[in-house]
Amino acid sequence: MKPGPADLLLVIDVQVDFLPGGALPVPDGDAVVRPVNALQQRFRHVALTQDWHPLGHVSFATSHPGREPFQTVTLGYGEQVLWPEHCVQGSVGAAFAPGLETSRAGLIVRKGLNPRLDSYSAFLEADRTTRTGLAGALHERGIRRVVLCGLATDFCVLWSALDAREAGLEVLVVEDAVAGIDVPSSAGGSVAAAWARMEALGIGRIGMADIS
Ligand code: VGL
Ligand code: ZN
Repeated sequence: MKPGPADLLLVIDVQVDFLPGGALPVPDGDAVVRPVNALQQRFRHVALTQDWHPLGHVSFATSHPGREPFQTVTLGYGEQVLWPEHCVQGSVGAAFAPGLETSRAGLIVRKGLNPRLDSYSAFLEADRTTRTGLAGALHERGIRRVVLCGLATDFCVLWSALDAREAGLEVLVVEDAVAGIDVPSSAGGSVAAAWARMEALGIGRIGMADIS
C-alpha cells in the first residue's frame, strides 16, 4: 500500500510501562519503536494513543484484595483481566517510550481514564458503549483506512483494530511493528488468537515492506 490523504497511522500505547523493565512489560516491546518511527514518516495523518489510568483503577490487581495480576474477575461490564499497576496518569511509566517520534502526530488519544472502566480499544471502552471520540475525529478528517502498530498485539492493538473495523474503516495491522503480551493462561496463546480473530473479520496483516 501507498499511504494517501485518507489513510491514518494509529500508534497504540508505545509507553514506558509496556517496555522491558516497565510495570507491564511486553516482550520485545522496545523493538517496535524503530519501525513505528519509520512508518510515521510515510503518513500524512498520525494519531498516538496513551493508556492513562487514575490511581486505584479497576483493572489493577491491587484494587481487588486477594487477587493477583493476570487473574480474571467478572465486573458489571464483563470479564476483566487484572494487571499490575501501569500507566498511571502523569507518571514516568505512562510517558511515551524514549526515542518514540511524537512531533508528527495530529491527535493524541488517552484512554482508560474512568476509574471503574477499562479501555483496551482506542475507540470504545470495555462497557462497549462509551466512545472515546476517535471515530468521529477520524470521520471529520476524511480518514477511511487506518494502519495500526504498537502495543500490545493481543490487547490494545486487537481491540482497536476490531472497533476500527466496526466503525466502517478499512484496517491493516503491521506485523513487524507490533508486539504482544501473550497471556500464559489463554490456551494456544493470546497473540495467535488475536491474529485469527482479526483475520476472520477482514483485517489485513501486512509487513513494513508492503508500505511504500
Ligand atoms: C494494555 C493491558 C492493560 C495494552 C493496556 O496497551 O495492550 N494491555 N492495559
Ligand atoms: Zn491499561
